[in-house]
Amino acid sequence: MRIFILTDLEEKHQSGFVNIIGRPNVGKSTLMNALLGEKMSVITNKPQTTRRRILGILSGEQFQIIFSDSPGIIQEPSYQLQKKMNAYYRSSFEDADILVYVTDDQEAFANEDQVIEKMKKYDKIPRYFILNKIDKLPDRRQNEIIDWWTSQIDFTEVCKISALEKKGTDVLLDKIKTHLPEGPAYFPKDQLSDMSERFFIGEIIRAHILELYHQELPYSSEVVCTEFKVEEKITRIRAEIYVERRSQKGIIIGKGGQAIKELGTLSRLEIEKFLDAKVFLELYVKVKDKWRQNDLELKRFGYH
Ligand SMILES: Nc1nc2c(ncn2[C@@H]2O[C@H](COP(=O)(O)OP(=O)(O)OP(=O)(O)O)[C@@H](O)[C@H]2O)c(=O)[nH]1
Ligand SMILES: [Mg+2]
Repeated sequence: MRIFILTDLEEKHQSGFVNIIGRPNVGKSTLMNALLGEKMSVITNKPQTTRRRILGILSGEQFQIIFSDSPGIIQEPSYQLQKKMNAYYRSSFEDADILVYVTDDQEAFANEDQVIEKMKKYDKIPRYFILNKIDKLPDRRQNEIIDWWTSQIDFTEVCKISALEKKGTDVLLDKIKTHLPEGPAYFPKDQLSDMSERFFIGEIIRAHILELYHQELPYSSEVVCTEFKVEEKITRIRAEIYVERRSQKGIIIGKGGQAIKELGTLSRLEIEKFLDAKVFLELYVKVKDKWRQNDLELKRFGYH
């Protein structure tokens, strides 16, 4: 009898989707990376950095947590790409075992009706409220934000964290484990994401475009890694940067190729860290007229 109970306990395995949602720039990707202990989703100080759903998988002997990072909610999408981004956000509700709503101090309490309505519909699953960036928020303001949100929705858990400084993230992870449903692993235990190395290489370059260039240009750019060849001493990578207009191509390249050289160097250094290998990186810039408006082009870029 005793042996039977022990065997039974040993076999208990938990797994589930923990879907992180919230407005742009609140720190969703920073939080997912902190929970995973890996630099996976790209982070910049600009809103709308994440454009798709990216799964980050954390496995232990008795559990598998599949975190889902998603684009921030765009209140008034103005082109097709933004509509796709909002569709990724909406799909995050549908397969969640735990919903994690993240916010910071930005535009708090304004135009939140839609998300509140949607969250209320998902009252059968655990819903977490996460106030992020507490490292720069005075206590009084923290309480004000939490009081307002908890008066709107009956959250299962309320956490104050700093994803950047990894404060409160271990406690959050422990709470998640208590709400994880019983079930088998969805992915092999050594798999870290549903996305390929090529995808993350494209993302690293795109994040540097977001940081180095200004105004609309980063938002009009997409990066595709078209070649990835591991050789004995070096990994050869070719990536194509797509922009919407010829003038934007000129800006990406810069005077005498200065700008693209800087982009190439910064990207290569980060890709070398990511792959733990020496890299030879070639960048090409191409123009694809109004690709953000074009369903077929978006599909080709993998926005499904
Ligand atoms: N001070 C502070 N800054 C943070 C914290 N977490 C994230 N940030 C910063 O907030 C900015 C946005 O972080 P992201 O993780 O890219 O935010 P996101 O919600 O994924 O943004 P989108 O992908 O654009 O929707 C970056 O500059 C981060 O460094 C935090 O706990 N404290
Ligand atoms: Mg993000």
